[in-house]
Amino acid sequence: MRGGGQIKDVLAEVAVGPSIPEKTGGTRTRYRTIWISDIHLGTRGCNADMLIDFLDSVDSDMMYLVGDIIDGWRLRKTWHWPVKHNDILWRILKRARRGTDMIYIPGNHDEAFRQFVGMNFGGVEIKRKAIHETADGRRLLVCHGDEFDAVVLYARWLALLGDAAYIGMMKVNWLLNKVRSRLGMPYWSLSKHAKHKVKNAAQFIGQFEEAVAKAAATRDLDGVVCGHIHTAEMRVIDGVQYYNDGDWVEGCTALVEHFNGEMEILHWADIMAARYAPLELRSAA
Ligand SMILES: [Mn+2]
Repeated sequence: MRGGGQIKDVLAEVAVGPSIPEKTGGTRTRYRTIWISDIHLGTRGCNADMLIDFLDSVDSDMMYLVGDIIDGWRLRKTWHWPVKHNDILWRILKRARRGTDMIYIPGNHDEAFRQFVGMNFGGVEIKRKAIHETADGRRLLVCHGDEFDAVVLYARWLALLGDAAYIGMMKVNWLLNKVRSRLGMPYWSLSKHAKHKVKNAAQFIGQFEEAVAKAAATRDLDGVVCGHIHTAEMRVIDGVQYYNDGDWVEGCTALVEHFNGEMEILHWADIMAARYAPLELRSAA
């Protein structure tokens, strides 16, 4: 943030235009629908560069912002708003103006926007949830997913525990116990504790996915698209199609629908790496 520290200042800056000009020349890959969520603008975790590249490379008839776009929780504590975060909001608003049907479903981190449900801001329609009909006639519930937290037994953060964190903990465990033994304290297994947590994380993700799929089934829908747990996925659970568009903090993924109704998860880090691979090969030769 260049000054101030309020949402209205952000909006004033967005109106000025992007700091990184939008890529024009070249063709954008066009999809019928794009779903993205868990961008967490306003936090250091947000992978703004990759998302800007994504937005400049793709286009669609419809786009869903499936919650946790702006992280209001974190912003209330410390104001972190780099100019690139404006660039993302500008690009989203620009697409809406260009004619993409844009639907924004606030999540739990941007729940402040839920008070605007039913309103339309510059072509961005704010909804609590939506029903999306695919090109091949399937009906999908679109929601953020935090509404299932109460049903799922394990804490959300457990799902974010990655393998790297686990390996780090093993090292800490070794060091911690060296110190503990010097102090004459008994051995305490942090790694065992961590392993238990990681196992719980897998269990948590599974339970979450099942709870969401069940909700779609009881509504007599073909499937569901959500975000929230930062784990991109595409699978069938008891006859219900479960789609999770992932996040732009770690995974950097989007869910897309092709014009024939076929769905796909785009792993943007891999797509960017593939784009630059030939250059690397050339310089190595
Ligand atoms: Mn969330």
